[in-house]
Amino acid sequence: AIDVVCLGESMALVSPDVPGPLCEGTPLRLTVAGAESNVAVNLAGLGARVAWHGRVGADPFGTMIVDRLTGAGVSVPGVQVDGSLPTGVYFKDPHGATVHYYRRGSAAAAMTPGFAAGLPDGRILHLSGITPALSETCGALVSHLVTDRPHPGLLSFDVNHRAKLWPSADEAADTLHRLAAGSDLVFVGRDEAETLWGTTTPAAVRRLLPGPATLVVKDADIGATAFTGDTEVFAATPPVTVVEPVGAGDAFAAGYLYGTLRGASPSTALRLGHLTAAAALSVPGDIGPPPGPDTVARLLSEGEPT
Ligand code: KDG
Repeated sequence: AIDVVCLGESMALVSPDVPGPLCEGTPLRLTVAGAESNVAVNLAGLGARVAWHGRVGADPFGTMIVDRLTGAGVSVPGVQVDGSLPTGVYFKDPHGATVHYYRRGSAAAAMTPGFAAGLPDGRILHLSGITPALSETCGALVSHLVTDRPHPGLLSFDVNHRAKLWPSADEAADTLHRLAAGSDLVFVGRDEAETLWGTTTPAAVRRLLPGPATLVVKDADIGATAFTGDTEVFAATPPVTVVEPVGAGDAFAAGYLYGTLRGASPSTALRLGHLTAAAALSVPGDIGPPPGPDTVARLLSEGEPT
């Protein structure tokens, strides 16, 4: 049985191998990126049974994505390989400051509502706000998953606003609000919510999104707040030396979801989120070494901080 199913686009990530801007033609390294598959790999590292559901091209990048994910312990039972459309590619400049996408018309952008039919069952279905920005048909797929609920799992949604992918700020704000409002567990950055909806505090985000059973508002190096029903808990971000920030949000979501799977309280789940994010922050790549099983077991058994 699968614990978590993550659906989204994974891409070939091209980034400098040595520090230096892309415009200088620095030597490059090829890896795999994608918010939802990052969540999947982090969850597998923590010990969960995870599947990734997506589409890739019949090209070396698609092969690399499938190989790397399965190598990391993520199953891909429903992955589709498109014979004519390419796998998306994404370039990252040093320190994650800028990204350049080459993903329009990709195999993943051709996902349609019908793609939901191949989703494996699982306790949690994890989606992100990147997918509805990829194409109209991807938008229709995510709307279908949120509105019609063809999948039996708890619906987890990371807002993941990527301004570069949306035709307009208004469309991003409306669509991402509607999808978050219809989900069961929502992750959003405090700054991200401010950009999208003008909310400045976690409580203001909750007023705008009262529906989800759980809303997690992350405030960078300050901390994260989980709203469940009428209760609210805060967990401070532990100090960490940031090497490269991209991927930390995905790692946080994975830690929180893992806590949820293990029946942890929101407070413990937040601390698992911080712990997994700290690992991602301390490496140049998107995914850090998973917290060790002993550390995780200790956190799970500690219960509430006093
Ligand atoms: O969260 C990390 C992602 O942003 C990165 O892996 C690339 O999926 C990606 C995206 O669409 O930005």
